[in-house]
Amino acid sequence: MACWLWVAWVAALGSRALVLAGGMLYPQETPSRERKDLSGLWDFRADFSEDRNQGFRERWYQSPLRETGPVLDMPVPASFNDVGQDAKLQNFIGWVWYERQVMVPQSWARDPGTRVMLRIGSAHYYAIVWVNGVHVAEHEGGHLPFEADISRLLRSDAGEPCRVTVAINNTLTPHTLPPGQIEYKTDRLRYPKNYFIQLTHFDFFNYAGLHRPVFLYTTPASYIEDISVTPEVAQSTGLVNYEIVVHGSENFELDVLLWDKEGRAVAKGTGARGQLQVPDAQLWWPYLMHEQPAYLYSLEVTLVVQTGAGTVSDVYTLPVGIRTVTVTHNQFLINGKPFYFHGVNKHEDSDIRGKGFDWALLVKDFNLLRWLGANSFRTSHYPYAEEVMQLCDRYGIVVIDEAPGVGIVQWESFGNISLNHHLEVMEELVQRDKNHPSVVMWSVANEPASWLPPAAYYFKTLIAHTKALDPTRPVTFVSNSRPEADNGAPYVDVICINSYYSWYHDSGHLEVIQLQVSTTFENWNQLYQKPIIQSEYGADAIPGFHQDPPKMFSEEYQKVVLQQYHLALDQKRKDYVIGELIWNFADFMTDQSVMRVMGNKKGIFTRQRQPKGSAFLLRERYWRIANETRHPHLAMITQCVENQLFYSLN
Ligand code: GCB
Repeated sequence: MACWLWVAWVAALGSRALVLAGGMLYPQETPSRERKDLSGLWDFRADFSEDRNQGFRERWYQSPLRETGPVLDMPVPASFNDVGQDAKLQNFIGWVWYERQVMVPQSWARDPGTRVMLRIGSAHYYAIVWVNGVHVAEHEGGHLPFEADISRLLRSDAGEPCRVTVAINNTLTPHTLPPGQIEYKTDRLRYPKNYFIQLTHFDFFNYAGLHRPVFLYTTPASYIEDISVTPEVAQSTGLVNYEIVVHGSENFELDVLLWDKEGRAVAKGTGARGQLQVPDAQLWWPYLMHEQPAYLYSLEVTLVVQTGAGTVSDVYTLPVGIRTVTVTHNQFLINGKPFYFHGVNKHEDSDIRGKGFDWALLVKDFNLLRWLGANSFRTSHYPYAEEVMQLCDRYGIVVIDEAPGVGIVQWESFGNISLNHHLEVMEELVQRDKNHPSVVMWSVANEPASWLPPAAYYFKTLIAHTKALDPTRPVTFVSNSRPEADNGAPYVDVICINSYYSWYHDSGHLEVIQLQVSTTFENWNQLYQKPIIQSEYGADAIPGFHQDPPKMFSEEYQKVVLQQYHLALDQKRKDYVIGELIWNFADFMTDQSVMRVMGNKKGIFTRQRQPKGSAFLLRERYWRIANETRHPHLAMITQCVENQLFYSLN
C-alpha cells in the first residue's frame, strides 16, 4: 500500500504546506534522464479459480506467465473488460495477471550511477508488482501512479530481458475508494455454489486493468526527487516560490532558470528553495478569459553533485503557470478577476478501451471542449491521467480535481480505516497534481451520505488535511444533501451541489425545475454565504429519439431541462452562483440495470463523441457567457466568437 511519510513542515507563500516524502514527478526525457514506454501487448490471464488465489498458490510471478497456463494478448493501456468476446472476463471480479518482457539497455543495467525506475500510471484497484520474480511494489487504489526502484535487480541480471509481472485485483470493499461490497448469494436453489457479485454505490462501470502508460525511466543516482511551485502575483510582478527535494546527496548545487515561451531566461535562482521574480509577468489565464490564455513558463532545475567519479548532473524541466486563486463569500477569483465555471463533468470512458488512456480520444475531447466554449471540468469521480492535466495547463481548461471518493454511503465507510486511506489518497493526489496551474480546487468526494453523523468528523479531518497539504487551493466536496442536513458543508470553501429536477424527482414535470433550482440556491446561500457551483444537472437522451412536446429520454426533453436550469442559473449567476457543470460531457458505460440503457445517456455528446441537440444549445450559451464576462479592455473574445461562427458556418 502506498504511504507517504511526513518529513517536514516548510515555509511556502507565507502559509505553511505539509511536505511529503517521495516525489511523483512525471517521467521526462532530459539530458540526464531516459524513458522507455512499455505500452503495447502484454501477456494476460484472469484467475478464474474459485477463490481467485491460484496465481499466488502456484506463484505465477516466478516464471514466464505462458509457462503456467494459457495467456491472452492484452493491450496496455486499456481496461481488460471490453477487448474480448467473453462475458465472463467482461464482468470478472478478482485477480488478473499481466506480464511483459523488456530489453533494458545495458548502459542502464550496468552503470551503478544510473537509477532505473518502474512507474505504473494507474492500476485499478489493488496491484502487486514483481520484476524477474522479485516483489518490488504494492499499491492500493486506481487512478494514481506508483513506482519502484529496480536498479539493483537489473544489475544482478544485466544483459537478460527483464520480466515485469503485475497482479491486479478489482474487488471493492467498504474501505476501498471508491467503496463497494461483495455479496455472496447463498440460496442454493437460486444461485450456483460460491456465487457472488460486486455491489457498488456509484454510476459507472468498474473498469479495471493497467489503465495508463507503464514506463521505465532513469535518473542519476543522486537526483531531483521533487519540485513544488507556488505562484503569487504582486502588482505586475510574478513571484514563483519553489522548493526542491534532492535525493542521494547532501553535497550539491542547484540552479534554477525560468524560461519564457520565446526562450528567454527571465529569472534565475540557486539553492533548494527560493523565490523567482518575473517583472511584467504573463499570467496563466483560463481559456476565453484572455487573448493569450494558458501562458506557461518553463522552470529548468539543474542539480550538480560532486562524486568520487566526477561531476554528475540531473536536469528536470517543469511547466509553470503564474496565477492566483481566491475565494470570497460569493466569488471565485483567478488573478483577482471573477471566474465563472461554464464547463462539464467528464469520465474516462470510451468504447473498447473502457478507462484506458488513449491520445486520439484525449485530443478529440479537448477539441470538443474548445468547440463548446467550455472553460472548465471536474474530474468526476477520480483523478484523471497526468497527460490530461498537462493538456489542461496547455489549453487553459480549469480543473476541479476530484479524489475517487464516490459512493461513500455506508456507515462502515466513514470509519477510521476508510478515513486513513482517504487521507493517503489525498496525499498522493496533491503530490501528483500540485504544480498544475489548471487545478484550482480539490474535491475530496462526490455525493457522500453527508447527512450521517460521522460525516462531520470525516470531512472536517479530510478537508483540514488537504488544506495542510496545499494551503493555496480551496477544497470542496460535491453534495446531494439538503443544506440543513449536510454535516460536511461547514468545512468546504465552495458549495458544490448536484440535482436532477424533473428527472429523478417529479419525472416529466419540466415546469417545476426553475422554482426548485432557485429555492435550492437560496436555501444554501442563506445558510452558508459561500459561492455555489451547480456541479451536476442533466437528463438522459437517447441519441435520435425525438418527441415534441418533449418526453423523457428524447433529445428535446434533455434540451428543455437544460434551458430551465439556465433560467434559474441566470438569475443567480451575477450574485453568488459561480458555475455550472453539465452532467455529462459524453455518454458512458455503467453496470446493467433497469435504470440504464447501455449505460448512462446524459451526455451532450454520444460515447463516440458525436453531438446531441443539447451540445449546440450549450455551445451557444457558453460562448455567450464567455463574451459577457470578458475583461472589458479585451477585444479578443469577439474575435473568438467570430472564429467560432466562422467554424460553424463552414
Ligand atoms: C449523480 C452522480 C453521477 C451519476 C448521475 C446520474 O448524482 O454524481 O455519478 O452518473 O447522478 O446520471 O444519475
